Amino acid sequence: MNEFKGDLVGTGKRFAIVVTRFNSLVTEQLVAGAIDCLVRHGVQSDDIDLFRVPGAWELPAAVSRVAGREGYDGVIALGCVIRGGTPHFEYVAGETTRGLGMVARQATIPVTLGVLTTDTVDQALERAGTKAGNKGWDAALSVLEMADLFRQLE
Ligand code: INI
Repeated sequence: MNEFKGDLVGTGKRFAIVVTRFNSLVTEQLVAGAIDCLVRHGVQSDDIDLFRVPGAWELPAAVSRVAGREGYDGVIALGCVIRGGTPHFEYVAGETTRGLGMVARQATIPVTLGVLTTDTVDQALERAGTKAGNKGWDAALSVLEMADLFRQLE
């Protein structure tokens, strides 16, 4: 049996983070978690590029362009869509996740999803470094694993 799996080794690798300014109280904590995870796994802080976009709607197009640039081993998409009183949430959250899924399948490097879609601000904060962990950290861990696996698949 031949088993292939990515190791969590960031040494010598370069990553991009694309983050929304919308709901920045939450998304800045996701960025902090993602950077902490990458650095703890050996990525040099100079090898992390941070791109900011207005909102989640803008993530797929921006991530697509960033993933097409030379030199990155992976891209982490971070955002936060919180339900309001109108159907707007469904459209923004749906198109963002669908769009990022398309980008992830088309890109030659891994793209991971650190976009929270929650009913309340409290639920979002719980997932941004309080009682439910930090989904930015989780998305960074996944990109590390996938980047190593993709190198084995080259
Ligand atoms: N963008 C978000 O990132 N999160 C939200 O919760 C949100 N809501 O609720 O509207 C949101 N809207 C803005 C959208 O992503 C675009 O930036 C905007 O429509 C301009 O294209």
